[in-house]
Amino acid sequence: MTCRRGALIVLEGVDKAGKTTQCNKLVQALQDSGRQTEMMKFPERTTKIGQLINSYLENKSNLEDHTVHLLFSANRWELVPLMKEKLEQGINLVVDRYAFSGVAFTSAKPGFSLDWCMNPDMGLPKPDLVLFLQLSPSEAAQRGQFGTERYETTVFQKAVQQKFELLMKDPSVKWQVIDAARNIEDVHADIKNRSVDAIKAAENEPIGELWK
Ligand code: NYM
Repeated sequence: MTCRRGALIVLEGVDKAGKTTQCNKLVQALQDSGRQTEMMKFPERTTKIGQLINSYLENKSNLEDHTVHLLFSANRWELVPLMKEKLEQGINLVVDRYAFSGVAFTSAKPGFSLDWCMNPDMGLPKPDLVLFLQLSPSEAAQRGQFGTERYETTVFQKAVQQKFELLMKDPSVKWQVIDAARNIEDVHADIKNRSVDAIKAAENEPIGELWK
């Protein structure tokens, strides 16, 4: 019998939507139901490239805008061999942010087209499901103050949200919108059901290439 591949499931959304909480809960639930599953997150701050990104996000260094965009993309590409290896071994990957954050955040800066921003990530392993955790700026504000990292302002987050909405119009990506304003358990149950369906659908499909 050939080994069924794992599914690549991405959670996206603006800051404070609950992505990290929901990724952790999804990984746990899939593992509890006997499915091999691991979590990844981007940026992955532990690599050399990730450390440059981390210092930029923490406002400890400045990087030119195109340069940092390419570093975020390089940070995904450097993990592609590992991702493919795991998927081929039948391990599901639940990923906290991916190329969509990359494009939404950079294209929210003046002078960046969506096309330019998408280019470096073309050909990455294509997610079998992208769950967009939808939360309005006013609901996000009720969840407390933003942190102190770069990009964590209401004005910038609104621009990012608009860019995500443009990206979600692309039918080549399997987007599903999740109402993240509900309580944690309801959001989790919804995400889990959709993920289980995606895992079954991906089992016998080859891994696709994003935006190609
Ligand atoms: N971010 C994240 C980007 O600007 N480009 C990217 O490609 C990715 C993956 O980094 N504000 C931004 C979005 C977030 C920040 O935050 C990472 P966190 O809390 O580690 O997800």
